[in-house]
Amino acid sequence: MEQFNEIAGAFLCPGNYLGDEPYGSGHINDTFKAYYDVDGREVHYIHQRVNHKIFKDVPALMENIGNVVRHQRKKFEEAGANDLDRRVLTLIPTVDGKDYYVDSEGCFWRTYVFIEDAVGIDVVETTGQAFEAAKAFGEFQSQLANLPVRLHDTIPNFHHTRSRYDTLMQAIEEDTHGRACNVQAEIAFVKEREELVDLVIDLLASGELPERVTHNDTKLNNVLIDSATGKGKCVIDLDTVMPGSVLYDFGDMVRTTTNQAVEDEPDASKIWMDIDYFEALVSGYLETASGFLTPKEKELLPMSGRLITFEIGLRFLTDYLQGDSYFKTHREGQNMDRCRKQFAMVKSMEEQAEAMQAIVSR
Ligand code: ADP
Ligand code: GN1
Ligand code: MG
Repeated sequence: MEQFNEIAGAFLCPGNYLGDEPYGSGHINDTFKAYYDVDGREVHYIHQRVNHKIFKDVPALMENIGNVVRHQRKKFEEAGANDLDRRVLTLIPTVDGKDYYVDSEGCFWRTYVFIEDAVGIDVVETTGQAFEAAKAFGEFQSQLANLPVRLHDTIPNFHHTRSRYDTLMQAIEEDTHGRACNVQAEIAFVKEREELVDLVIDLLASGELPERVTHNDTKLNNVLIDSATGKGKCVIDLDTVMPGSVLYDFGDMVRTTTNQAVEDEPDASKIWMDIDYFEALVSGYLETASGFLTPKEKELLPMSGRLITFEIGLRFLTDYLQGDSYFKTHREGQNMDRCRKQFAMVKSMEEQAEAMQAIVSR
C-alpha cells in the first residue's frame, strides 16, 4: 500500500520494507505488524497510527511515552535484566530524530520494535496468566514510582467516574440514535449504583488515597506474555500512563482476568467473577506492589474491581447511545453487549464482595 511506503520511509527501521498487516485487537489505535528484510533475515516492527480524535495532543502523549520507556529501561538495567528489548517498548526514531511522524493526511504514526514470541491475550485461560499480568503491572507501577517528571494528562478525567456518569446521563437524555429504549434495564442498573462513582475521586481529593503514576488501561492484552515461559514480559499500550490511582489499574485487572468469556459475551450464563482467578491476581499483584501500597489502597482492592468494571460498562453504554463513535466495533449492538457483560461482572462481584475482601485481608 502506498501509505505504508511513506510510513516505512519515515522511520529509521534497518532493512528493506516488505509489507504490513493489521495486528492485535485494540479498540483505539490502528496497529500493524511490519515486515522488513535485513540481509536475508525477516525482522518485524509495529507501525501504529495513533487515534488523534481521542488523544488530542499526540506530541504531549509521545513525550510521556518517551519519558516512561526511558525510565523503565533504566530500572530494568539497574535490576540486571538481560533481555531489555523484550521487557520494555523500544521506539524507533524518524529520519529527523523524532518519536513520531505526521503523514500527508495529518495522521500521527509511531514505530516500536516488535516483541517476538510473546502474546497479548484477549481472554484469560489460566490462573497463572492472571498472576503474571498482575505481577507485571505491579512492577510497572513500582518502577514509575520515582519518575522524575510529571506526565501530561493525555485524556483529561479519564477515570473520573462522576464525569463518566454525567456524560452517560446526557447521552440518555439526548438519545441521538434512538437506542435508549433498548437499554432501559442497563440505565436502571447504573442509576441504582450512582453512589459508587464518587468514592475514589473523593478519597484522592481528601488525600486519603495517594496519587501515583499509573497505567490506567491494564486490560489483560496490554501486557505481553512470553509464549515459551508464560511469564509477563512487557507492559504495552502506554497512551494513558499518567497520574492516577493504583485502584484504577487493579480494578481493570479484575475486570479482564477473572472471567473466561469474551468482552462482549452475550450469553449471561458464561459470565461470573471467578474467585480463583481473583486470588491469583491478588497474589501476583502483591508480589510486586505490597512494598508501596498503603493500608487504604489495599483495603479497597476488591471494591476497585467493581468500580472500574462499572465505569467501563458506563463508557460502553454511552458509546452505544452515541452511535459507536469511540470504541471500534465489528457488529451492531457490540457496545451494548460489552456493557451488559461488564454489568453482569459487577453483579457477580457484589455477590462475592465478602469472599474477595477475605482474600485481600489474608
Ligand atoms: P490499542 O490502544 O489500540 O489497544 P495497543 O498499543 O495495545 O493498541 O496495540 C494493539 C495490539 O498490538 C496489542 O494488544 C498487542 O497485541 C500488539 N502490540 C503492540 N505493541 C507491540 C509490540 N511492540 N510488539 C508486539 N506486539 C505489540
Ligand atoms: C480501550 O486501547 P485498548 O483497547 O487497550 C480503552 C480503555 C478501555 C478498553 C476496554 C484510551 O483500551 O480505556 O478500558 O478499551 N482505551 C482508551 O476494552 O479509551
Ligand atoms: Mg491495547
